Amino acid sequence: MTVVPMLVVNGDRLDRSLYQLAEIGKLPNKGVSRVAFSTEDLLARQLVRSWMVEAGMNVRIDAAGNIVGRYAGWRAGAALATGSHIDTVPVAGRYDGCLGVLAGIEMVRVLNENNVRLNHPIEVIVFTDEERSVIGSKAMAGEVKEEPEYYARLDGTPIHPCLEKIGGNWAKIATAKRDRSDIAAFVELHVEQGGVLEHLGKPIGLVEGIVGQYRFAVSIIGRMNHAGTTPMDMRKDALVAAAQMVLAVNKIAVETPGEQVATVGYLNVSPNATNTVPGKVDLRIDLRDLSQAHLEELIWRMKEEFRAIAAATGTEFTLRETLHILPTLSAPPIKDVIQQVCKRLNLDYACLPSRAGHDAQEIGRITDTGMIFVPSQHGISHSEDEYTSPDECTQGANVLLQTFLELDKVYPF
Ligand code: HGY
Ligand code: MN
Ligand code: MN
Repeated sequence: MTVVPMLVVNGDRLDRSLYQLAEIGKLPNKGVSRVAFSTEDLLARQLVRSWMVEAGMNVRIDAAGNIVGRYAGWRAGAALATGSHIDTVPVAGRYDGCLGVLAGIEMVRVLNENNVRLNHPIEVIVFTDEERSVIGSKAMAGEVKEEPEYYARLDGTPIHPCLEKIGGNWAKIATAKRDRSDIAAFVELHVEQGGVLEHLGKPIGLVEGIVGQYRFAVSIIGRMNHAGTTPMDMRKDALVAAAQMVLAVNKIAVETPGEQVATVGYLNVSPNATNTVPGKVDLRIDLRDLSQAHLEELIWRMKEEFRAIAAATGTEFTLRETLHILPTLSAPPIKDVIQQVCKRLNLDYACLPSRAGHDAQEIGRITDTGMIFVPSQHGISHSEDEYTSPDECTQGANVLLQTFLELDKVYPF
């Protein structure tokens, strides 16, 4: 009986592709900056598309600008899909999102060079703008809001020209929607972006579910005035109000029983002059929890606190939702396969929730999804210090490859 050697990914090639991609948007201190729709994002998309073609995939761009690489199966029909994002936060590492995309391409390279085809077609997807609007996977899930202004950039740039730059088309974005007849299952490989796996000393994370998320843009309006001639009891100081709101958001997250997290990561003071009482402050809030109902309760409390602060400081505020993603649970059949694969590969694993958001949670609204984590050194991410070793990346990619070989048998045609 001929023993077919188990297929394995080429870890060195995967590592080289991670480093080559990180050269685009490279920062002086080894980090990366490749914000969605930037010149760097466009260059990175070109490079990844060329790798998909070299790996034997047909490549198309959908109306949301998602790059969809497709490796034919013996049969046409619903694909087994993987992928993630290559856009980054303004100061990032080289693994967040990129590992999932490049491991997917590496998996197809290995199948192609060994003349192996699954029954199912395989798709590797690069989702558009995961770090801010999540519009790529939201469009594929049919969850894009009708109002384009909801997706306007921080600097006010509308979404239409952004999508056109990457081959998308806002007017036809509804055509990006897919369903279970199109994608039988979706599995995303991602760095954990937290410290649980490192703390437990486990090389693989089996993700049980992904937290829900809300993001808000808040504008606090006071009255710009002279810092010297305006008595303290006659001020409408927008920054004093904003500072109290930042502390209120933190207080609610720290003191409410539960595992929610809340962050104000963006604050812009106007006119931002030493000798002028601030007239306006813009800030942005990020709120997450595994329970939608709990998130709604936290938001209600936050709005109550903001109304009291505005009244006490003589200011006014507007609060606009800029992102909402529902919590998503991983599909049991996918979790079972990942578990079996880890045992077969003799890789220890831990089951855990994802406290970062991912494209997989939007795709989980149209088909079965699951996630595989690999450790983040010191739990760091969204930072130039983000690091996962080549061996850990290779282990994750091998779990992805073997998971796809198994899912091909599990998911019916
Ligand atoms: O913010 C997040 O959780 C993800 O990295 N976009
Ligand atoms: Mn990510
Ligand atoms: Mn991220």
